[in-house]
Amino acid sequence: VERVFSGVQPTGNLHLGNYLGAIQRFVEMQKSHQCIYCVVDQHAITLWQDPKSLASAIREVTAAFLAAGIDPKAHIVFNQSQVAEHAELAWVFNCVARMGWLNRMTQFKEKAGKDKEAASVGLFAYPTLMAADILVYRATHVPVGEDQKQHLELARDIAAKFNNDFGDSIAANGFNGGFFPLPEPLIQGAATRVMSLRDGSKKMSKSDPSDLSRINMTDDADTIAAKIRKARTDPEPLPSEEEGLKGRPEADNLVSIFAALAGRTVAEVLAEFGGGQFSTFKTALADLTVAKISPITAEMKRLMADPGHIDAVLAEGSDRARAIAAPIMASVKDIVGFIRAK
Ligand code: AQP
Repeated sequence: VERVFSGVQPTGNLHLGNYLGAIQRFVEMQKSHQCIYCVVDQHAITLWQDPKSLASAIREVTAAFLAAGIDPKAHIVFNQSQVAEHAELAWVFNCVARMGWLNRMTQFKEKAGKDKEAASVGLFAYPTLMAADILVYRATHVPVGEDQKQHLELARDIAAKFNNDFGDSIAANGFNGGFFPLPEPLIQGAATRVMSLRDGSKKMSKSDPSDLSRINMTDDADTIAAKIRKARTDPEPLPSEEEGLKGRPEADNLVSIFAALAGRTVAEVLAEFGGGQFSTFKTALADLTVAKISPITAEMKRLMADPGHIDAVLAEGSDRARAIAAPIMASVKDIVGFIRAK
């Protein structure tokens, strides 16, 4: 079976980039695949999180999943720390992956900052846990934003090395053609890399200190409109052809956001707004963003008012996730040569 897995970190400030690059895609994938969507709280603590804020951020991401249209009955929605098999498989993968592979990860370099010695071991090992998240379900497809491409390639390398290192044991345990699939990244659509509204060379990010750089999923209509009005642009009018967006990252970003929200191509958006002033386009973009995001924000608020319900959704999802992960982890133990109670 084709199985989809993806996750979002509960680190606060869930934004339009997370929605367009990930959550909106998660919703679409439900039509064609069995989907497992995870609030990756163990990833979140690779950077220190205030315990009270963490719990509320976990509920907020869950609420965003549900409000955006993910069906937790037909698919699975849960938080990572409730399914111990993720961390268990990550340990095995820590022993399969090579230091040199992890040393090449650009996200570690960015997030660790200048003082690499002071970064947590968890931040360095982040990609092996991510590989475990996906492969503990033997998932085949992973919808993510462009920034996660390198981690996905590493997950494929880990799966291939495990299949190779334990080839004989995998066959002896009755699995033909390798144990883990090589998971495929699904990086598609107009907004796989949404950029900061203040700086077209930086991605829109939860951790950007400037709130004006991003549209938060919890922003109200006035705030959204104000942020788009203030978004950085250049003095030229919008081009009529895609070619004309080259070298104009801020214009490119706003047009891509419009296209992704409208379900149209960049060319179609430029056919309508090309040649016109930014102010006209920005008004249309603000209206569209509010129309798409505000109903989700309102539903998130409604769901957040009942944390007991959200916690119950996560508990039930975790039980169903564990039911898939446990037998896969048991086979991994057999393959590696561990003894387990049968
Ligand atoms: N700017 C973005 N454009 C498109 N997709 C994005 N994603 C993140 N930023 C953008 C995608 O959202 C999913 C969840 O991401 P995450 O929670 O793992 O956070 P992240 O990738 O570390 O990026 P954030 O949200 O901006 O957080 P910080 O500030 O901590 O780096 C992923 O599929 C990701 O690709």
